[in-house]
Amino acid sequence: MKFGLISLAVLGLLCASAQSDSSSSFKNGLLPRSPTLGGILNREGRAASPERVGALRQRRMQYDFTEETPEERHVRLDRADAIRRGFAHAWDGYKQYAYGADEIDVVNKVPKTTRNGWGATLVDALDTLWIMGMEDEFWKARDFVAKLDFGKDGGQLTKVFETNIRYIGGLLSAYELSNDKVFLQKAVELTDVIMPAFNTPLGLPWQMLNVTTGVGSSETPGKTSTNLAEIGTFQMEFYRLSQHTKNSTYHEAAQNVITVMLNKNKVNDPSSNYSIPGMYPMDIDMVSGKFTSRAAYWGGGGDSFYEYLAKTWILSDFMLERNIDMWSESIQSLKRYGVAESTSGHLFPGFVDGTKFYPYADTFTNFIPGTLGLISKIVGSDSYFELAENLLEAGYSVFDRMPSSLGAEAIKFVRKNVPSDYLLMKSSSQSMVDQYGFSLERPYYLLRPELIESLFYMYRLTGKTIYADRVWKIWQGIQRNCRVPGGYVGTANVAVDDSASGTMDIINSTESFFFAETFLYLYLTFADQSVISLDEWVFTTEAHPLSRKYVFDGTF
Ligand code: DMJ
Repeated sequence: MKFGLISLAVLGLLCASAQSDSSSSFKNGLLPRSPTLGGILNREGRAASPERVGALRQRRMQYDFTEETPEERHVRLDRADAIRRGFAHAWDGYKQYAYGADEIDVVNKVPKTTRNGWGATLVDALDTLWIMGMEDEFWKARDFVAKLDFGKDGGQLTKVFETNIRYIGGLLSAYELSNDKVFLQKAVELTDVIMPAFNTPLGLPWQMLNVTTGVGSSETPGKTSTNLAEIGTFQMEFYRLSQHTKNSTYHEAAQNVITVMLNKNKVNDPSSNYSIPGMYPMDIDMVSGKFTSRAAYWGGGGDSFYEYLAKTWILSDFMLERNIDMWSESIQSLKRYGVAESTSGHLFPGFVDGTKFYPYADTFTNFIPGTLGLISKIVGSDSYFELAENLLEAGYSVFDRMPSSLGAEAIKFVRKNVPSDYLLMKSSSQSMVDQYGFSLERPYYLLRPELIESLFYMYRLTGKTIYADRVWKIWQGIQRNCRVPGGYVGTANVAVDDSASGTMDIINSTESFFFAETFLYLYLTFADQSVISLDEWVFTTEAHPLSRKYVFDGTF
Protein backbone atom coordinates (compact mmCIF):
# COMPACT_ATOMS: atom_id res chain seq x y z
CA MET A 1 0.00 0.00 0.00
CA LYS A 2 1.31 3.44 -0.91
CA PHE A 3 0.39 6.52 0.99
CA GLY A 4 2.20 9.25 -0.79
CA LEU A 5 5.44 10.91 -0.17
CA ILE A 6 5.79 11.89 3.45
CA SER A 7 7.66 9.26 5.47
CA LEU A 8 8.44 9.54 9.15
CA ALA A 9 11.94 10.63 8.22
CA VAL A 10 10.50 13.33 6.03
CA LEU A 11 8.18 14.22 8.86
CA GLY A 12 11.31 14.78 10.95
CA LEU A 13 12.60 17.12 8.28
CA LEU A 14 9.29 18.91 8.26
CA CYS A 15 9.57 19.31 12.02
CA ALA A 16 13.08 20.65 11.60
CA SER A 17 11.93 23.18 9.03
CA ALA A 18 9.14 24.23 11.35
CA GLN A 19 11.78 24.80 14.02
CA SER A 20 13.62 27.25 11.81
CA ASP A 21 10.45 29.28 11.32
CA SER A 22 10.06 32.31 13.45
CA SER A 23 7.33 31.74 16.03
CA SER A 24 5.90 35.04 14.91
CA SER A 25 4.94 33.27 11.69
CA PHE A 26 2.15 31.71 13.71
CA LYS A 27 -0.79 33.75 12.53
CA ASN A 28 -4.54 33.73 12.81
CA GLY A 29 -4.63 33.80 16.59
CA LEU A 30 -3.00 30.39 16.82
CA LEU A 31 0.00 31.50 18.84
CA PRO A 32 -0.22 29.96 22.30
CA ARG A 33 -1.23 32.47 24.93
CA SER A 34 1.44 31.59 27.42
CA PRO A 35 4.98 30.23 27.09
CA THR A 36 4.15 27.71 29.81
CA LEU A 37 2.05 25.89 27.23
CA GLY A 38 5.30 24.21 26.23
CA GLY A 39 3.50 21.21 24.86
CA ILE A 40 1.90 23.26 22.12
CA LEU A 41 5.38 23.77 20.84
CA ASN A 42 7.99 21.42 19.52
CA ARG A 43 10.97 20.28 21.59
CA GLU A 44 12.96 23.35 20.66
CA GLY A 45 10.22 25.63 21.91
CA ARG A 46 8.81 26.89 18.63
CA ALA A 47 5.28 26.64 17.34
CA ALA A 48 4.16 24.30 14.56
CA SER A 49 4.23 25.82 11.11
CA PRO A 50 0.75 26.74 9.89
CA GLU A 51 1.56 25.29 6.46
CA ARG A 52 2.40 21.92 7.89
CA VAL A 53 -0.60 21.91 10.20
CA GLY A 54 -2.80 22.90 7.26
CA ALA A 55 -1.44 20.08 5.08
CA LEU A 56 -1.94 17.47 7.80
CA ARG A 57 -5.50 18.62 8.40
CA GLN A 58 -6.31 17.74 4.79
CA ARG A 59 -5.22 14.12 5.17
CA ARG A 60 -7.97 11.51 5.05
CA MET A 61 -7.31 8.56 7.32
CA GLN A 62 -10.25 6.29 6.64
CA TYR A 63 -10.45 4.11 3.59
CA ASP A 64 -13.15 5.14 1.12
CA PHE A 65 -15.74 2.41 1.59
CA THR A 66 -18.11 3.52 -1.18
CA GLU A 67 -17.47 0.38 -3.23
CA GLU A 68 -18.76 -2.05 -0.65
CA THR A 69 -21.12 -4.57 -2.32
CA PRO A 70 -24.70 -5.01 -1.07
CA GLU A 71 -23.81 -8.55 0.15
CA GLU A 72 -20.81 -7.28 2.10
CA ARG A 73 -22.97 -4.61 3.65
CA HIS A 74 -25.64 -7.12 4.56
CA VAL A 75 -23.15 -9.41 6.34
CA ARG A 76 -21.55 -6.47 8.10
CA LEU A 77 -24.82 -5.07 9.42
CA ASP A 78 -26.00 -8.51 10.58
CA ARG A 79 -22.83 -8.79 12.58
CA ALA A 80 -23.24 -5.32 14.05
CA ASP A 81 -26.68 -6.34 15.16
CA ALA A 82 -25.43 -9.55 16.77
CA ILE A 83 -22.84 -7.59 18.74
CA ARG A 84 -25.45 -5.08 19.81
CA ARG A 85 -27.56 -7.95 21.13
CA GLY A 86 -24.51 -9.24 23.02
CA PHE A 87 -24.03 -5.81 24.56
CA ALA A 88 -27.72 -5.70 25.52
CA HIS A 89 -27.26 -9.05 27.30
CA ALA A 90 -24.31 -7.67 29.30
CA TRP A 91 -26.12 -4.39 30.01
CA ASP A 92 -29.30 -6.17 31.13
CA GLY A 93 -27.29 -8.15 33.70
CA TYR A 94 -25.62 -4.98 34.98
CA LYS A 95 -28.93 -3.16 35.06
CA GLN A 96 -30.72 -5.90 36.92
CA TYR A 97 -28.08 -6.76 39.51
CA ALA A 98 -25.63 -3.90 39.78
CA TYR A 99 -27.02 -0.69 38.28
CA GLY A 100 -24.86 2.26 39.26
CA ALA A 101 -22.14 0.04 40.77
CA ASP A 102 -18.57 0.01 39.52
CA GLU A 103 -18.85 -3.54 38.26
CA ILE A 104 -21.16 -6.50 38.27
CA ASP A 105 -20.08 -9.75 39.90
CA VAL A 106 -21.73 -11.85 37.23
CA VAL A 107 -21.44 -15.20 38.99
CA ASN A 108 -23.01 -14.09 42.26
CA LYS A 109 -25.21 -11.49 40.56
CA VAL A 110 -24.25 -8.74 42.98
CA PRO A 111 -22.65 -5.29 42.66
CA LYS A 112 -18.92 -4.77 43.22
CA THR A 113 -17.16 -1.58 44.38
CA THR A 114 -13.76 -1.41 42.69
CA ARG A 115 -13.43 2.23 41.58
CA ASN A 116 -14.68 4.32 44.48
CA GLY A 117 -18.32 3.47 43.89
CA TRP A 118 -18.92 6.18 41.30
CA GLY A 119 -20.46 3.77 38.81
CA ALA A 120 -17.39 2.96 36.71
CA THR A 121 -19.24 0.64 34.33
CA LEU A 122 -22.11 3.08 33.85
CA VAL A 123 -19.82 6.06 33.16
CA ASP A 124 -17.35 4.08 31.03
CA ALA A 125 -20.25 2.72 28.94
CA LEU A 126 -22.04 6.03 28.26
CA ASP A 127 -20.61 6.50 24.78
CA THR A 128 -21.22 2.85 23.86
CA LEU A 129 -24.89 3.29 24.80
CA TRP A 130 -25.10 6.43 22.69
CA ILE A 131 -23.30 4.99 19.67
CA MET A 132 -25.34 1.77 19.72
CA GLY A 133 -28.50 3.89 19.75
CA MET A 134 -29.64 2.82 23.24
CA GLU A 135 -30.94 6.29 23.94
CA ASP A 136 -33.35 5.49 26.76
CA GLU A 137 -30.53 3.80 28.66
CA PHE A 138 -28.19 6.70 27.91
CA TRP A 139 -30.59 9.34 29.30
CA LYS A 140 -31.37 7.21 32.33
CA ALA A 141 -27.63 6.92 32.97
CA ARG A 142 -27.30 10.69 32.52
CA ASP A 143 -29.68 11.26 35.44
CA PHE A 144 -27.58 8.91 37.54
CA VAL A 145 -24.40 10.80 36.58
CA ALA A 146 -25.99 14.13 37.50
CA LYS A 147 -26.34 12.91 41.10
CA LEU A 148 -22.82 11.48 41.51
CA ASP A 149 -21.00 12.69 44.60
CA PHE A 150 -17.23 12.54 44.12
CA GLY A 151 -16.73 13.63 47.72
CA LYS A 152 -17.59 10.10 48.82
CA ASP A 153 -14.89 7.63 47.89
CA GLY A 154 -16.44 4.25 48.69
CA GLY A 155 -13.78 3.73 51.34
CA GLN A 156 -11.09 3.33 48.69
CA LEU A 157 -8.08 5.27 47.52
CA THR A 158 -8.51 6.51 43.97
CA LYS A 159 -6.25 5.12 41.28
CA VAL A 160 -5.59 8.41 39.54
CA PHE A 161 -4.78 6.97 36.10
CA GLU A 162 -7.90 4.78 36.03
CA THR A 163 -10.10 7.62 37.28
CA ASN A 164 -8.89 9.69 34.38
CA ILE A 165 -9.20 7.15 31.59
CA ARG A 166 -12.46 5.52 32.69
CA TYR A 167 -14.42 8.30 34.37
CA ILE A 168 -13.10 11.60 33.04
CA GLY A 169 -12.64 10.23 29.51
CA GLY A 170 -16.11 8.68 29.63
CA LEU A 171 -17.74 11.92 30.78
CA LEU A 172 -15.95 14.02 28.17
CA SER A 173 -16.98 11.73 25.38
CA ALA A 174 -20.59 11.63 26.59
CA TYR A 175 -20.56 15.43 26.59
CA GLU A 176 -19.19 15.71 23.07
CA LEU A 177 -21.64 13.14 21.70
CA SER A 178 -24.76 14.46 23.42
CA ASN A 179 -23.94 18.13 24.07
CA ASP A 180 -25.42 17.75 27.54
CA LYS A 181 -23.48 20.06 29.85
CA VAL A 182 -23.99 17.85 32.89
CA PHE A 183 -21.29 15.55 31.60
CA LEU A 184 -18.78 18.37 31.23
CA GLN A 185 -19.63 19.74 34.67
CA LYS A 186 -19.08 16.32 36.19
CA ALA A 187 -15.83 15.81 34.27
CA VAL A 188 -14.50 19.12 35.61
CA GLU A 189 -15.74 18.35 39.12
CA LEU A 190 -13.97 14.99 39.16
CA THR A 191 -10.78 16.36 37.61
CA ASP A 192 -10.63 19.02 40.30
CA VAL A 193 -11.01 16.24 42.86
CA ILE A 194 -7.94 14.39 41.50
CA MET A 195 -5.76 17.44 40.78
CA PRO A 196 -4.14 17.30 44.28
CA ALA A 197 -2.37 14.16 43.03
CA PHE A 198 -0.17 16.55 41.00
CA ASN A 199 0.85 18.54 44.10
CA THR A 200 4.27 16.90 44.27
CA PRO A 201 7.76 18.41 44.12
CA LEU A 202 7.98 18.13 40.33
CA GLY A 203 4.31 17.85 39.47
CA LEU A 204 4.46 14.15 38.61
CA PRO A 205 1.21 12.64 39.85
CA TRP A 206 0.89 10.17 42.69
CA GLN A 207 -0.53 6.81 41.63
CA MET A 208 -3.13 6.82 44.39
CA LEU A 209 -5.06 9.59 46.06
CA ASN A 210 -7.27 9.88 49.09
CA VAL A 211 -9.87 12.17 47.59
CA THR A 212 -11.26 13.27 50.93
CA THR A 213 -7.90 14.38 52.38
CA GLY A 214 -6.11 15.15 49.11
CA VAL A 215 -3.15 13.04 50.27
CA GLY A 216 -1.36 11.05 47.58
CA SER A 217 0.59 7.81 47.79
CA SER A 218 2.27 5.20 45.68
CA GLU A 219 0.61 1.87 45.00
CA THR A 220 3.46 0.27 46.97
CA PRO A 221 3.04 1.75 50.43
CA GLY A 222 5.88 3.98 51.56
CA LYS A 223 7.40 4.29 48.06
CA THR A 224 7.41 7.14 45.58
CA SER A 225 7.41 4.89 42.54
CA THR A 226 5.20 5.11 39.50
CA ASN A 227 5.41 4.19 35.83
CA LEU A 228 5.30 5.77 32.41
CA ALA A 229 1.68 4.96 31.64
CA GLU A 230 0.49 6.33 34.96
CA ILE A 231 2.24 9.67 34.53
CA GLY A 232 1.78 10.12 30.79
CA THR A 233 -1.85 9.21 30.20
CA PHE A 234 -3.51 12.50 31.06
CA GLN A 235 -2.61 14.41 27.94
CA MET A 236 -5.70 13.80 25.83
CA GLU A 237 -8.35 14.25 28.50
CA PHE A 238 -6.59 17.26 30.06
CA TYR A 239 -5.98 18.99 26.73
CA ARG A 240 -9.65 18.64 25.91
CA LEU A 241 -10.72 19.79 29.38
CA SER A 242 -8.61 22.92 28.97
CA GLN A 243 -10.23 23.58 25.62
CA HIS A 244 -13.75 23.20 26.97
CA THR A 245 -13.15 25.19 30.14
CA LYS A 246 -10.66 27.76 28.76
CA ASN A 247 -8.61 26.90 31.84
CA SER A 248 -5.05 25.97 30.91
CA THR A 249 -4.29 24.36 34.29
CA TYR A 250 -5.19 20.85 33.19
CA HIS A 251 -3.21 20.89 29.96
CA GLU A 252 -0.22 22.46 31.68
CA ALA A 253 -0.23 19.78 34.39
CA ALA A 254 -0.29 17.00 31.80
CA GLN A 255 2.44 18.58 29.67
CA ASN A 256 4.63 19.40 32.65
CA VAL A 257 4.92 15.67 33.31
CA ILE A 258 6.50 15.17 29.89
CA THR A 259 8.79 18.19 30.30
CA VAL A 260 10.03 16.95 33.68
CA MET A 261 10.59 13.43 32.40
CA LEU A 262 12.65 14.73 29.48
CA ASN A 263 14.63 17.19 31.61
CA LYS A 264 15.51 14.74 34.35
CA ASN A 265 16.65 11.90 32.12
CA LYS A 266 19.28 12.36 29.45
CA VAL A 267 20.18 9.58 27.09
CA ASN A 268 23.89 10.46 27.07
CA ASP A 269 24.21 10.61 30.87
CA PRO A 270 26.14 7.48 31.96
CA SER A 271 24.53 7.54 35.41
CA SER A 272 21.07 7.41 33.88
CA ASN A 273 18.98 4.29 33.23
CA TYR A 274 17.83 5.86 29.97
CA SER A 275 20.01 4.44 27.22
CA ILE A 276 18.09 4.23 23.93
CA PRO A 277 16.54 7.42 22.53
CA GLY A 278 12.78 7.22 22.79
CA MET A 279 12.72 3.89 24.61
CA TYR A 280 11.79 5.31 27.99
CA PRO A 281 12.28 2.96 30.95
CA MET A 282 8.98 2.05 32.52
CA ASP A 283 9.68 2.70 36.21
CA ILE A 284 10.08 6.26 37.41
CA ASP A 285 10.45 7.90 40.79
CA MET A 286 7.94 10.70 41.04
CA VAL A 287 9.98 12.72 43.51
CA SER A 288 13.31 12.74 41.64
CA GLY A 289 11.76 12.32 38.19
CA LYS A 290 14.44 9.75 37.34
CA PHE A 291 13.98 6.39 35.71
CA THR A 292 14.64 3.73 38.34
CA SER A 293 15.09 0.70 36.09
CA ARG A 294 16.33 0.14 32.56
CA ALA A 295 13.44 -1.92 31.28
CA ALA A 296 11.60 -0.23 28.42
CA TYR A 297 8.37 -1.80 27.26
CA TRP A 298 5.34 -0.88 25.18
CA GLY A 299 3.04 -3.28 27.07
CA GLY A 300 1.38 -2.81 30.47
CA GLY A 301 3.01 0.07 32.39
CA GLY A 302 4.30 1.75 29.21
CA ASP A 303 1.55 1.33 26.59
CA SER A 304 -0.72 4.35 26.85
CA PHE A 305 2.23 6.73 27.41
CA TYR A 306 3.29 6.05 23.81
CA GLU A 307 -0.32 5.95 22.63
CA TYR A 308 -0.91 9.46 24.01
CA LEU A 309 2.20 10.88 22.36
CA ALA A 310 0.64 9.97 19.03
CA LYS A 311 -3.02 10.63 19.64
CA THR A 312 -2.69 13.93 21.50
CA TRP A 313 -0.82 15.17 18.45
CA ILE A 314 -3.88 14.40 16.31
CA LEU A 315 -6.28 15.79 18.92
CA SER A 316 -4.33 19.04 19.08
CA ASP A 317 -4.83 19.42 15.34
CA PHE A 318 -1.17 18.48 14.81
CA MET A 319 0.10 21.41 16.86
CA LEU A 320 1.64 19.51 19.77
CA GLU A 321 4.81 18.96 17.83
CA ARG A 322 6.81 17.78 20.78
CA ASN A 323 4.55 14.75 20.89
CA ILE A 324 5.15 13.70 17.33
CA ASP A 325 8.89 14.36 17.66
CA MET A 326 8.96 12.03 20.64
CA TRP A 327 6.72 9.44 19.01
CA SER A 328 8.89 9.40 15.86
CA GLU A 329 12.01 8.83 17.93
CA SER A 330 10.31 6.13 20.00
CA ILE A 331 8.88 4.24 17.06
CA GLN A 332 12.21 4.23 15.26
CA SER A 333 13.82 2.70 18.34
CA LEU A 334 10.99 0.23 18.77
CA LYS A 335 11.54 -0.93 15.19
CA ARG A 336 15.28 -1.22 15.71
CA TYR A 337 15.55 -2.61 19.23
CA GLY A 338 12.12 -3.48 20.52
CA VAL A 339 10.83 -6.17 18.16
CA ALA A 340 12.16 -9.55 17.09
CA GLU A 341 11.19 -12.30 14.67
CA SER A 342 10.04 -15.52 16.29
CA THR A 343 10.78 -19.05 15.13
CA SER A 344 7.16 -19.10 13.91
CA GLY A 345 8.03 -16.22 11.55
CA HIS A 346 6.14 -13.51 13.42
CA LEU A 347 7.42 -10.12 14.48
CA PHE A 348 6.65 -9.66 18.18
CA PRO A 349 7.46 -6.78 20.52
CA GLY A 350 9.36 -7.50 23.74
CA PHE A 351 11.14 -5.97 26.75
CA VAL A 352 14.33 -4.01 26.16
CA ASP A 353 16.60 -3.79 29.17
CA GLY A 354 19.64 -1.77 28.16
CA THR A 355 21.25 -3.98 25.53
CA LYS A 356 19.20 -7.08 26.36
CA PHE A 357 15.94 -8.11 24.69
CA TYR A 358 13.38 -10.32 26.44
CA PRO A 359 10.95 -12.16 24.16
CA TYR A 360 7.87 -11.60 26.26
CA ALA A 361 4.70 -9.83 25.14
CA ASP A 362 1.53 -9.16 27.08
CA THR A 363 -1.76 -8.51 25.34
CA PHE A 364 -1.50 -4.75 26.04
CA THR A 365 1.17 -4.56 23.30
CA ASN A 366 -1.62 -5.32 20.83
CA PHE A 367 -2.60 -1.66 20.88
CA ILE A 368 0.57 -0.83 18.88
CA PRO A 369 -0.54 -1.84 15.36
CA GLY A 370 -3.69 0.30 15.52
CA THR A 371 -2.04 3.49 16.71
CA LEU A 372 1.00 2.94 14.52
CA GLY A 373 -1.17 2.23 11.48
CA LEU A 374 -3.13 5.42 12.10
CA ILE A 375 -0.07 7.64 12.42
CA SER A 376 1.70 5.95 9.51
CA LYS A 377 -1.27 6.65 7.29
CA ILE A 378 -1.39 10.30 8.33
CA VAL A 379 2.30 10.88 7.71
CA GLY A 380 2.37 8.63 4.64
CA SER A 381 4.92 6.09 5.79
CA ASP A 382 4.65 2.75 3.97
CA SER A 383 7.44 1.13 5.95
CA TYR A 384 5.94 1.94 9.34
CA PHE A 385 2.52 0.89 8.10
CA GLU A 386 4.08 -2.42 7.16
CA LEU A 387 5.55 -2.69 10.65
CA ALA A 388 2.04 -2.18 12.03
CA GLU A 389 0.67 -4.91 9.76
CA ASN A 390 3.42 -7.32 10.77
CA LEU A 391 2.90 -6.71 14.48
CA LEU A 392 -0.81 -7.25 13.97
CA GLU A 393 -0.17 -10.59 12.25
CA ALA A 394 1.91 -11.66 15.26
CA GLY A 395 -0.70 -10.51 17.78
CA TYR A 396 -3.49 -12.17 15.83
CA SER A 397 -1.59 -15.47 15.61
CA VAL A 398 -1.82 -15.66 19.42
CA PHE A 399 -5.62 -15.62 19.16
CA ASP A 400 -5.98 -17.57 15.94
CA ARG A 401 -3.98 -20.59 17.04
CA MET A 402 -6.07 -21.15 20.16
CA PRO A 403 -9.09 -23.47 20.07
CA SER A 404 -11.03 -20.75 21.89
CA SER A 405 -10.06 -18.10 19.25
CA LEU A 406 -9.02 -15.94 22.21
CA GLY A 407 -5.54 -14.73 23.13
CA ALA A 408 -3.58 -15.20 26.33
CA GLU A 409 -2.84 -12.32 28.70
CA ALA A 410 0.91 -12.85 28.08
CA ILE A 411 3.11 -15.04 25.93
CA LYS A 412 6.79 -15.81 25.48
CA PHE A 413 8.34 -16.55 22.13
CA VAL A 414 11.64 -17.88 20.83
CA ARG A 415 13.67 -15.62 18.61
CA LYS A 416 14.88 -16.95 15.31
CA ASN A 417 18.55 -17.91 15.65
CA VAL A 418 18.54 -17.47 19.45
CA PRO A 419 18.30 -21.09 20.68
CA SER A 420 18.96 -20.03 24.28
CA ASP A 421 15.45 -18.51 24.39
CA TYR A 422 14.14 -22.05 24.03
CA LEU A 423 16.74 -23.78 26.16
CA LEU A 424 16.12 -21.48 29.12
CA MET A 425 12.36 -22.12 29.12
CA LYS A 426 10.49 -24.50 31.41
CA SER A 427 9.69 -27.74 29.60
CA SER A 428 5.96 -26.95 29.72
CA SER A 429 6.68 -23.69 27.89
CA GLN A 430 8.88 -25.50 25.37
CA SER A 431 6.03 -27.89 24.54
CA MET A 432 3.72 -24.95 23.91
CA VAL A 433 6.31 -23.31 21.65
CA ASP A 434 6.51 -26.61 19.73
CA GLN A 435 2.74 -26.73 19.41
CA TYR A 436 1.75 -23.07 18.87
CA GLY A 437 4.92 -21.11 18.10
CA PHE A 438 4.78 -19.33 21.52
CA SER A 439 4.11 -20.27 25.13
CA LEU A 440 1.14 -19.15 27.20
CA GLU A 441 2.70 -17.52 30.24
CA ARG A 442 -0.64 -16.21 31.46
CA PRO A 443 -3.16 -18.41 29.72
CA TYR A 444 -6.32 -16.48 30.58
CA TYR A 445 -8.41 -13.95 28.62
CA LEU A 446 -10.07 -11.17 30.61
CA LEU A 447 -12.28 -9.61 27.91
CA ARG A 448 -9.55 -7.15 26.94
CA PRO A 449 -9.91 -5.01 23.83
CA GLU A 450 -6.40 -4.35 22.47
CA LEU A 451 -6.21 -6.80 19.58
CA ILE A 452 -9.80 -6.08 18.52
CA GLU A 453 -8.93 -2.37 18.65
CA SER A 454 -6.00 -2.79 16.25
CA LEU A 455 -8.03 -4.97 13.89
CA PHE A 456 -10.74 -2.29 13.89
CA TYR A 457 -8.20 0.41 12.98
CA MET A 458 -6.68 -1.68 10.21
CA TYR A 459 -10.12 -2.38 8.77
CA ARG A 460 -11.10 1.29 8.81
CA LEU A 461 -7.68 2.34 7.42
CA THR A 462 -7.39 -0.24 4.62
CA GLY A 463 -10.93 -1.44 3.90
CA LYS A 464 -9.63 -5.03 3.92
CA THR A 465 -12.47 -7.28 5.09
CA ILE A 466 -10.01 -9.86 6.40
CA TYR A 467 -9.54 -7.64 9.46
CA ALA A 468 -13.28 -7.47 10.11
CA ASP A 469 -13.58 -11.24 9.62
CA ARG A 470 -10.93 -11.73 12.27
CA VAL A 471 -12.85 -9.52 14.69
CA TRP A 472 -15.91 -11.66 14.01
CA LYS A 473 -13.96 -14.84 14.78
CA ILE A 474 -12.83 -13.36 18.11
CA TRP A 475 -16.40 -12.33 18.91
CA GLN A 476 -17.55 -15.88 18.32
CA GLY A 477 -14.80 -17.04 20.70
CA ILE A 478 -16.12 -14.61 23.31
CA GLN A 479 -19.63 -15.96 22.81
CA ARG A 480 -18.50 -19.57 23.25
CA ASN A 481 -16.16 -19.03 26.19
CA CYS A 482 -17.26 -15.94 28.09
CA ARG A 483 -21.04 -15.60 27.82
CA VAL A 484 -22.96 -16.76 30.88
CA PRO A 485 -26.38 -15.90 32.33
CA GLY A 486 -26.18 -12.30 33.56
CA GLY A 487 -23.33 -11.20 31.32
CA TYR A 488 -19.79 -12.06 30.26
CA VAL A 489 -16.75 -13.18 32.27
CA GLY A 490 -13.11 -14.02 31.62
CA THR A 491 -11.99 -17.48 30.54
CA ALA A 492 -9.24 -19.30 32.44
CA ASN A 493 -7.41 -21.09 29.65
CA VAL A 494 -7.54 -19.97 26.04
CA ALA A 495 -6.05 -23.27 24.91
CA VAL A 496 -9.36 -24.96 25.74
CA ASP A 497 -12.60 -24.13 23.98
CA ASP A 498 -15.26 -24.23 26.67
CA SER A 499 -18.16 -25.00 24.37
CA ALA A 500 -16.24 -27.97 22.91
CA SER A 501 -15.14 -29.24 26.34
CA GLY A 502 -18.61 -28.70 27.80
CA THR A 503 -17.22 -26.97 30.93
CA MET A 504 -17.11 -23.23 31.48
CA ASP A 505 -13.72 -22.62 33.07
CA ILE A 506 -14.26 -18.99 33.94
CA ILE A 507 -12.64 -16.10 35.77
CA ASN A 508 -15.32 -14.04 37.44
CA SER A 509 -14.24 -10.63 36.19
CA THR A 510 -16.10 -8.10 34.04
CA GLU A 511 -14.17 -4.87 34.11
CA SER A 512 -15.75 -1.67 32.87
CA PHE A 513 -13.45 -1.58 29.83
CA PHE A 514 -15.42 -4.53 28.42
CA PHE A 515 -18.47 -2.23 28.07
CA ALA A 516 -16.47 0.84 27.09
CA GLU A 517 -13.79 -0.46 24.85
CA THR A 518 -14.12 -4.10 23.82
CA PHE A 519 -17.80 -3.77 22.87
CA LEU A 520 -17.27 -0.43 21.18
CA TYR A 521 -14.50 -1.63 18.89
CA LEU A 522 -16.40 -4.85 18.19
CA TYR A 523 -19.50 -2.88 17.21
CA LEU A 524 -17.74 -0.15 15.24
CA THR A 525 -15.98 -2.73 13.09
CA PHE A 526 -19.39 -3.66 11.68
CA ALA A 527 -21.39 -0.45 12.00
CA ASP A 528 -21.51 2.02 9.11
CA GLN A 529 -18.01 3.33 8.61
CA SER A 530 -19.23 6.90 8.95
CA VAL A 531 -20.13 6.18 12.58
CA ILE A 532 -17.24 7.67 14.61
CA SER A 533 -15.11 8.12 11.52
CA LEU A 534 -11.37 8.21 12.15
CA ASP A 535 -11.36 11.48 10.19
CA GLU A 536 -13.61 13.11 12.75
CA TRP A 537 -12.81 11.51 16.09
CA VAL A 538 -9.80 10.37 18.10
CA PHE A 539 -10.17 7.56 20.62
CA THR A 540 -8.65 7.83 24.08
CA THR A 541 -6.91 4.79 25.52
CA GLU A 542 -10.25 3.67 26.96
CA ALA A 543 -11.92 4.04 23.52
CA HIS A 544 -13.71 7.25 24.42
CA PRO A 545 -14.09 9.18 21.16
CA LEU A 546 -13.14 12.86 21.32
CA SER A 547 -14.20 15.07 18.46
CA ARG A 548 -11.71 16.71 16.15
CA LYS A 549 -14.12 19.58 15.49
CA TYR A 550 -12.80 21.58 18.46
CA VAL A 551 -9.90 23.32 16.76
CA PHE A 552 -7.41 24.96 19.12
CA ASP A 553 -7.95 28.71 18.95
CA GLY A 554 -5.08 29.76 21.18
CA THR A 555 -7.33 30.95 23.95
CA PHE A 556 -7.14 28.51 26.79
C1 DMJ B 1 -7.89 -0.30 29.34
O1 DMJ B 1 -8.41 0.13 30.56
C2 DMJ B 1 -7.06 0.77 28.72
O2 DMJ B 1 -6.91 0.48 27.37
C3 DMJ B 1 -5.70 0.92 29.35
O3 DMJ B 1 -4.88 1.84 28.70
C4 DMJ B 1 -4.97 -0.41 29.44
N1 DMJ B 1 -5.79 -1.50 29.06
C5 DMJ B 1 -7.11 -1.58 29.58
C6 DMJ B 1 -7.86 -2.76 29.01
O4 DMJ B 1 -7.08 -3.88 28.82
